[in-house]
Amino acid sequence: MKLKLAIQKSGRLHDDSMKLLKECGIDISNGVNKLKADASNFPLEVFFLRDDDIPQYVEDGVADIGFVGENVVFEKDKKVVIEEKLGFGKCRLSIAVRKGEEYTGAAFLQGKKIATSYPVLVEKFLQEKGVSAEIHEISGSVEIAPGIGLADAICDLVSSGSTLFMNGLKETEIILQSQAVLIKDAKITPEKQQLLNKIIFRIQSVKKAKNNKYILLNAPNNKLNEIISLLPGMKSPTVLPLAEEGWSSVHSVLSENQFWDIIEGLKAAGAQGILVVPIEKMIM
Ligand code: PRT
Ligand code: ZN
Repeated sequence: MKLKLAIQKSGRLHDDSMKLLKECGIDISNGVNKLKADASNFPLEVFFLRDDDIPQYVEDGVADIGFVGENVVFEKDKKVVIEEKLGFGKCRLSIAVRKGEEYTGAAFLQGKKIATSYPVLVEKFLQEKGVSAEIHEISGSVEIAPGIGLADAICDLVSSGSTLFMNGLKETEIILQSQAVLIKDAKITPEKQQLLNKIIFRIQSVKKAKNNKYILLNAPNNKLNEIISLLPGMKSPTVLPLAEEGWSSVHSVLSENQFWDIIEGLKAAGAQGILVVPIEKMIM
């Protein structure tokens, strides 16, 4: 028995999806030109599909699981379960209007034309705000719609914001924050769920490792207590004597979001020779 995974064939999510599998120790043998490929060291078969089709394939059980953007999952609204956030493909689905326009909130959109590839999510947003507007569904190049007089506003994915900027638009309201997620068939069998649990365990270990750094530093023994008090660590820091009398080497793990604050504190407390190294996997 094999678990069947659907990932994007080509596009923004493809490379990160393949990279994540690799980081999970799963080797996919063949090229992208095929429709599907087998893992050589895990009971996994990978299907390469258009991202928009992935929720449907998973709902139908043609694939058991998929890697796809939350924006697509919520827009397609299929019977699938979001099992894990994957930490890549981050973007937001936003309303944007012409730069010169004064946007006073969702009421601005009353009676206007909105161009989007996300009619379901836009309709839901308008309903929540009690606004009625005309939704113009287009499948690509949404950002040019206001410039050619097709719409007064758009709703599209934004990451850096440069596409909006280059088209004379400004982002006025975020309707969804999105990233790639692992979805599964709601009717997945217990046997396949067991295989999936193994993959999820590996993904979580990879994600934790990315959010943490291994830190090594030298500390004068008379400052050791102060330095140790600054370090969280998995249990407590490792402290080893240095060859030089009166000094110790301290090893610990720091999470990315506290990183710079703690480093500054460590330096101020007298730590020297601070080394920071990436962690490949973190098994808790
Ligand atoms: O062929 P297929 O249907 O599989 O691919 P696609 O063309 O529909 O999708 P693709 O590859 O463009 O995007 C796949 C997924 O990547 C999306 O569903 C999102 O989950 C995620 N993602 C993350 C993005 C972006 N960031 C993004 N910036 N998808 C699209 N964009 C586009 C956006 O539509 C706009 O045109 O990039 C432009 C804006 O980018 P900035 O950086 O200029 O703001
Ligand atoms: Zn698509």
